[in-house]
Parts: sequence; C-alpha cells; structure tokens
Amino acid sequence: MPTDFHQKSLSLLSEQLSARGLDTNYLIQKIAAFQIAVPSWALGAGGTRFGRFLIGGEPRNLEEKLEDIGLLAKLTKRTDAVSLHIPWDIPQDLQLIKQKAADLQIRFDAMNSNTFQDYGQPLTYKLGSLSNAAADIRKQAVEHNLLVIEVGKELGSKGLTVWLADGSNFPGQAHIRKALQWTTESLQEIYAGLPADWKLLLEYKPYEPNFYHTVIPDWGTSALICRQLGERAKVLVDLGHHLPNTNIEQIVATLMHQNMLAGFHFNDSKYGDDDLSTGSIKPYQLFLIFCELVNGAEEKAQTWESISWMIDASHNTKDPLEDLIQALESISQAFAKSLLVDRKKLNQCQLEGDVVGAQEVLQDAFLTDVRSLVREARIQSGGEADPLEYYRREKIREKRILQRGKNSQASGL
Ligand code: LRH
Ligand code: MN
Repeated sequence: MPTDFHQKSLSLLSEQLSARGLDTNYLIQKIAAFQIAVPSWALGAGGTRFGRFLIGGEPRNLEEKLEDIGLLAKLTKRTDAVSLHIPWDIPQDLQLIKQKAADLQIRFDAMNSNTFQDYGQPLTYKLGSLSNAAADIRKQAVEHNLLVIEVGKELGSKGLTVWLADGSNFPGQAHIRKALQWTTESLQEIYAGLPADWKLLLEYKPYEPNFYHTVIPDWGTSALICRQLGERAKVLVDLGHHLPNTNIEQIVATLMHQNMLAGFHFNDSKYGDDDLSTGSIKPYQLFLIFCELVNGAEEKAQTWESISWMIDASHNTKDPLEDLIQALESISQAFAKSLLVDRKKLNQCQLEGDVVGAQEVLQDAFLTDVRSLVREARIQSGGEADPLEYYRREKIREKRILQRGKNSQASGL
C-alpha cells in the first residue's frame, strides 16, 4: 500500500472518527498496546489424521521457534510472547533459551501441559490422565503438571493451561461422576503447587479425541471445577471448542460477569475444532466477542490485564508465519472495531427497546474500515506497514528453507 494512500485513508478515517467524538491517537495507542501470544506448536505446517504436508524451513528446535516469533514481533508489533507446550518444547538449555528470548524481547505466556499423548512416560494416557481410574496414572499426570510449573517458573511464565482430552468413546466406558471427581481432586493437587502469583487456565472442549463424552466439555463444567479450586483458577475459551452455533460472546460476557475468564485461544472454525485462521470464517462473531470484552472491562466486570490473549491454530495449507501475520491482523482489527462502538447510544437503544437502533450502532462500528488505523499503530510501533508483503518481498520462507532444509519438521501438532 503506497504510503500516501495510507495517509489519505487514515486522515479520512480520523475525520469520520472525530465526527463521532473518537480520538484517533487514543485508539492507535490502545491498538498498539494490545499484544497476543503465539503458540510454540503452531510454527510448522500442522496436519490432520489424513496427512501433513511439510512447508520447508520449519523450525527444528525451540531456539528457531523463538527466532520465528521474534520475526513476527518485529514485523507486526502485535506479539511479544510465546506460549510453550511441554514436552514438545521443553528447553534443553534453560539459560540459553532465557537469553535468546530476552535478546528477542519475547516473554513466556501461559505454559501448556500435555497429558493427551504418550511421549515415553512410564504409564499410558490412552484411557485418560487426571480422570484415569488408575490412581498411579492420575499421580503421573499431576506430577507432569507440577514439572511444567517448575519449567515455567524458570522462564518467568505466570500461568498453567490445562486441557484434558480425557473422556470416553462409548457409553459405559467411563464412570462419568467418578471421572469428574478424580479430575477435580487431581487439579486440586496441581492448584496447590501453583505459585501465588500464577493462574490456572482450565480449557474445555466438547469432543475430540474422545467422541462419546469429554470430562470437561463446556464452560459450565470448567467454571464449576474452577470454583472448587480457588480464585486463581479461571476458564480458558478456545474459540474452536464449541458445538455449532454456540453464542460464544454470551459465554464471554457470563464469565466476565463472574470474574472467571482466564483468556483465549484464538482461531476460527466452520464445523468443529478446525483451528483455522482467526477471523477467516466468522469475523462478526470475533467482533461481538471483543465488544463484550471491551464493555466488560469498561464496566469493571473483570480487568483487561487479568485476561490472557493467545492464538491456537494449525496451519495445514498455509505458510504458518503468513497465517499468524493474518491472524494477528484480524484480531487487531476486531479489537479496533469494538473500540468504535458508540456505547452511550447503544445503552440508550437498549433502555428504550430500540432493537433496530441497537443493531445500527454495532454494525456502524463493524462496517468501519479500520485497516489504516491498525496499520498506523503498527508503523508508529516500528513495525512494517505491510508485514505480509514484506515477508514475501524478502523471500523469508525461501531463506529459511536454505538455512533449515525443505524437510525440517517442527514439533507440535
Ligand atoms: C486442544 C487444544 C489445546 C492444546 C492443543 C494443541 O484442542 O486446543 O489448547 O493443548 O489444542
Ligand atoms: Mn486450545
């Protein structure tokens, strides 16, 4: 995008916004300050059970993953953190990783445990982990989570994300109430091992890899367990973990109302847990979610700072770095649009029962082209005006293939 064109569209938008009583510089500061963590497991070409197509130049170890996130941070200025998954990304040399991250100005967001695969541990998680009928398997899974906390403490992380694949594939396979009780007791042991300034992010998912029941299938079950654990246990919302047509923005509003929203795994989906690029399928839903978040924070239901912002996606057919650049842009745009909502007018419409007027207020914000605002926030933060164009123009993927090889494969999904 030619610079003069950017300036023209930005000044036109600023005129429109100031006519609505909105301060462009204030909006640019808010957008520039909003940082989203990148998952360490989404820097390679993901796959499905039907196959995985290597992209070439995938990071071969955690250092190279940090380099890729450093590049995303430099180009987009929208990310400053990585969320590690253990054991996929367990640091071989902690000091080296801490130094590398510090050099790249990357902090460590929530750590992710993994008790949904077997990776050489003594006892299998085939029939569950924290909910397993076998006490020694539950104990092993608790110890794994406590180990993940120890690694995170070394790296300066302040959160542990627990997602459980635990459940069953057939009626009768599991004792549903006992599985829930064992899970809660196991999580209580993990919560007891949580440093005082950490939070536990409890992620729910309705199905997959189990297809009859999942021990923590929805926000309600996660919230009930979190209440039993303590106030530093909150509910993590992965956008792909909902049955079709679920009103996710209402779940977000409800969790904020209870000060129980831990954070997000941003992605998008058409059918199931598709892990597609955020905002690529349902951008209006993403906007409505941010409307609830911004309003919830403004009206002090829950503080903005207490919420964790992370992407969780899998790139089967896209270059992972291009996909993450697009996702960071979509999230920033949804946030920017939600800041344009005329709250006063909307509240008035809600009080007067002006249903049509209320929709007009929301869509006025949603249909505003905020790309120049998000671009300006990036430029003012020292990022690239057009990160994707830069990434392609500089042939960064080609250079990574030369450096890392065309068959290098990243750990992760
Ligand atoms: C489960 C999930 C979870 C991660 C995994 C990689 O579907 O969303 O957050 O552990 O993906
Ligand atoms: Mn997730």
